[in-house]
Amino acid sequence: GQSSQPIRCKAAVCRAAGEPLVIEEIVVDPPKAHEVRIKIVCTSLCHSDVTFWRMQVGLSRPFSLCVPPSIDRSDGPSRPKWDFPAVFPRIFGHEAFGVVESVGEHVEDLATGDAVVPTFLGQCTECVDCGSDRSNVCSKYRFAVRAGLPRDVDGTRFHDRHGAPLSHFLGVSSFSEYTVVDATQVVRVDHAVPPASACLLSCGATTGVGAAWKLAKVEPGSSVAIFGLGAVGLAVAEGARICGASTIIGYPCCETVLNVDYNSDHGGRDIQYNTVDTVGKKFGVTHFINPQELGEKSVSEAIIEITDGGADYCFECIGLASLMNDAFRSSREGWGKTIILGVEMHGAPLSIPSHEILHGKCVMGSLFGGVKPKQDIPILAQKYLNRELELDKFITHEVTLKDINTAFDLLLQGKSLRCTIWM
Ligand code: CXF
Ligand code: ZN
Repeated sequence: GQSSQPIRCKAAVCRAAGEPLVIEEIVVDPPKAHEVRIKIVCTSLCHSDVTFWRMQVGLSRPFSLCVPPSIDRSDGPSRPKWDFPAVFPRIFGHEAFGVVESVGEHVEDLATGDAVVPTFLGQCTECVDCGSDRSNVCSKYRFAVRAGLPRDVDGTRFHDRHGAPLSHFLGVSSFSEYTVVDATQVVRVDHAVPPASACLLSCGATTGVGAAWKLAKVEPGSSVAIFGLGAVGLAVAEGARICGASTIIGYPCCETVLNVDYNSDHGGRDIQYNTVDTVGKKFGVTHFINPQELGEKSVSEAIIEITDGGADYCFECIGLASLMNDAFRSSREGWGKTIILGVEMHGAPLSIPSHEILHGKCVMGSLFGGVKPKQDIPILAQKYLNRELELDKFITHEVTLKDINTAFDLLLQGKSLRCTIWM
């Protein structure tokens, strides 16, 4: 039902860039029209939280995704200067599962008690893009990294105990016992899906699985190469496995993602998947490329050798222009597709040899793996319930909200894939 009362609760507040989060008592306003207030059951840390947690005003970041308050990029060619707003203090978190506590006016598809996952991407279901199978980016409420909500871009529903506003993050802000999210960014899921598993469908796992399933449309028997084996990269492997790929090559090329060891007798590390053997068996990766053992060979040469000509599908899951290039070079002439999922961390452009495009290769990218949240997440939830899609193997750790900084440490040290944070 509708509610008009603010709620006092606990949240992990980020007071300044790069600082540990602080557990504070905050006030969460009731949902306004078209909004939903959610009682968060659990949340998890995605690398994008870390990216924007680190972000300091004036330093080089993926600025092109950020929109200063009140200024819409769709205004035309005379774009505003990237005068990045001070977005601290802020409540991070965007991968979560919860239960609807109350709904604002005009919310028709959600009700109190619904089990839901919030998503950073909205689906209004009415615009041209939402009505087309060719797009998953709602054009009515365009995605941008901003301080407020899609219909109230400067607004916030959070205040600290002194009444000072706390910014939203990706319209979700799930590191709080309660949050307010636009109804276009809330997806109902089957109550049968356990909270920690449903939570994974909210961002990382869906992005990777979706990229293989919806965007690349990987066919049985095909070859897939994955650049970067964090949660998104391994979710691509999971999607490729479900689609029946027969060769899945993993290139764990970045120290900020899961530390895998090539020496399988290495022990004593505080993680479950510390060897290529365990990762291979758990996630269906059939070949690994050890960056340390490449010698004179490039990663692309190694992949071309394994696949006898180049992989059918190459996925970039880190956000580095040079790696996007490696992925492109590793794809097969004639039909190779390179799929970009990483957000380029220096804002660098991608340059590719144009004549190779003439030879039939293509590059594509997407937000959220091409998944339409309200349409496709319930399908993934059903695949999970049918035991077709495996999600639980992505959960390597769990903590309670008071220990949320441990989740940051684990991710930064490459020790975790997903750490469930219980409210
Ligand atoms: C990202 C995608 C690009 C902008 C920030 C959020 N997705 C999820 O983590
Ligand atoms: Zn995310």
